[in-house]
Amino acid sequence: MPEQPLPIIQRAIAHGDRTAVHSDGGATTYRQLLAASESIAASLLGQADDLNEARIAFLVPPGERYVQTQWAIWRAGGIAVPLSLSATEKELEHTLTDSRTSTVVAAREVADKLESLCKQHQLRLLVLEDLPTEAAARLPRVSPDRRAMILYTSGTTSKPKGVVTTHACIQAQIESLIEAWRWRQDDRIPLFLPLHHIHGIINIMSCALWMGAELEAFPRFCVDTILERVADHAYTVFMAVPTIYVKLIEALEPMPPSQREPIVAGFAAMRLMISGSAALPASVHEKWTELTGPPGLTRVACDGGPTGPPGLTRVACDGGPFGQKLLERYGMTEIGMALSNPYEGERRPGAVGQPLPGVEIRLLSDSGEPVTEDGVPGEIQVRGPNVFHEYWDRPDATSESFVDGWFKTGDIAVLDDGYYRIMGRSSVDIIKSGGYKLSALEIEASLLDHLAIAQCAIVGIPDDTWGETVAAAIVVKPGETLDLESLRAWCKDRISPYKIPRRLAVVDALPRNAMGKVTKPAVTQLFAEPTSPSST
Ligand code: MCA
Ligand code: AMP
Repeated sequence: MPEQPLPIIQRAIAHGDRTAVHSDGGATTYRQLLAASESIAASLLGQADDLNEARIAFLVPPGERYVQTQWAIWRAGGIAVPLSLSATEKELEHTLTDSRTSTVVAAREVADKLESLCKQHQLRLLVLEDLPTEAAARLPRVSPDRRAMILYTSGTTSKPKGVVTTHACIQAQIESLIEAWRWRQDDRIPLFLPLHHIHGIINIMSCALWMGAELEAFPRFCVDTILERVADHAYTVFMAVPTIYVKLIEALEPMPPSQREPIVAGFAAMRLMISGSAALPASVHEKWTELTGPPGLTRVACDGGPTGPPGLTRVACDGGPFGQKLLERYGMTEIGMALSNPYEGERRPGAVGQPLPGVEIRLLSDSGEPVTEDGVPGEIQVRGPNVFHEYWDRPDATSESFVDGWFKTGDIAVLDDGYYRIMGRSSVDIIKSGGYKLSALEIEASLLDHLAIAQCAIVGIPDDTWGETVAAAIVVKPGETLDLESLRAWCKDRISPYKIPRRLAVVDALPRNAMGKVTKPAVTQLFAEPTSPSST
């Protein structure tokens, strides 16, 4: 049966000669993305009619080549498994073997990272730039209920789990955000977040492409480059993690007004700025509004809504500073986005708003009762077409994560006058650093391979820039010593840079309870003392 294009492809066909992606490689139109993805799909298919959900992993930097590869995998009927550019070989090996990937596609400049792994595991390695560019494919019909993507997420197990979404699920996640955040075809958005997590893949890249908007892709986040483009009024929408807003504030504050004002004007002119992936401190929310207010204006719009085009002054009601009110939202790899402050209406600092279109939310108390009263904590549970299909190859973990059809997020929230507020997580073993979710258990398991380490406990320590920073309490083996610098150097080949401990306490014994279990709050306390252990 001939290709019945998936909705995202159908939409791209309709967007035709509009520009889709700007990157180092210049501008690429939707038509060009489609043509390239078709030839890559032809290479992936070879003699086959349909990849039938074969896992195709890909290591491609952000930009048009990433989109072409992802679409090619989908159009050929495969499951896309994006790999992290900052992953170590050991981490890549876990993703490739756990997903039982058959073929890996790599951009030429990063292909060497995968060569020996592919040889060792007998995987087909395709270098993107070596594939024929003109090949036409007879593409299969891919129904929306087929699996589309596996994203690896760290959690309460020592190894990351694969979160499987179907095409229908991805579509539901995109459409909900298009509606809630009023995506427009003339939107322009920068893309500097990594493309192995949904913040970058769904919220930014896929929403923009769904709408026919323009993406500007960067290999990584660089404050100076972004500020320069903002001063050029290059964007209408901006999405980032709280750490990035902290870094932007640190860059803007010391600038002389003549340098800062054009940048602030660029931010003030955007129709929407969003923060998510970790808690946005209310102080950062407020600082951002103050800093992005045009000089001389000290009033804020009553509805806290979009700032409007440059030159439009909205009348204030609360006497606060006029500037961008960040829209904070809450999500998770397993569910996409679930809660969001409103596009129009009050964007409340410290709160994550209300359920997004199509998403059902309930809070469940410790005793399993639905919470309806303000101020009473409960676990956020989620239901809707946005929720993932399964954990790859882990039926038990999948069924344990649902109750009566509701997905259990493990995040604790309260309702506060119509707005949800996140209060924390039920697991002490999950750390959020710079928007990345890290598993203390995974880092502990890696450190235990160190010949000098007898025991270790990993915790997240509150940090103004990173949200939380990774700290290690370690008991060394008799006669051994360990310092932070050598520990970090040892970790470099084993775990991604953002998982490497930044603080170290070498202790005689780990704090344990009567049952002998390490008490993580007491470990955290070790780092709170004034004679604080070493840090970077
Ligand atoms: C970089 N480093 C980090 C982190 N990122 N350390 C701890 N935590 C991090 N997140 C290390 C670097 O390796 C480097 O180490 C040092 O910090 C300074 O690097 P710098 O260049 O200043 O930082 P950066 O490379 O610019 O990275 C900062 C970042 C990045 C841009 C904020 O962490 C990032 O892209 N975070 C976003 C991740 C994300 O997309 N999360 C969404 C997941 P050294 O000095 O040793 O070399 S999806 C999700 O959470 C849900 C669904 C949701 O709701 O969105
Ligand atoms: P991940 O699985 O990497 O997608 O991370 C999802 C987790 O990030 C959630 O379970 C929350 O703990 C956290 N998170 C996302 N957005 C927010 C937010 N706005 N405030 C607090 N925590 C958040």
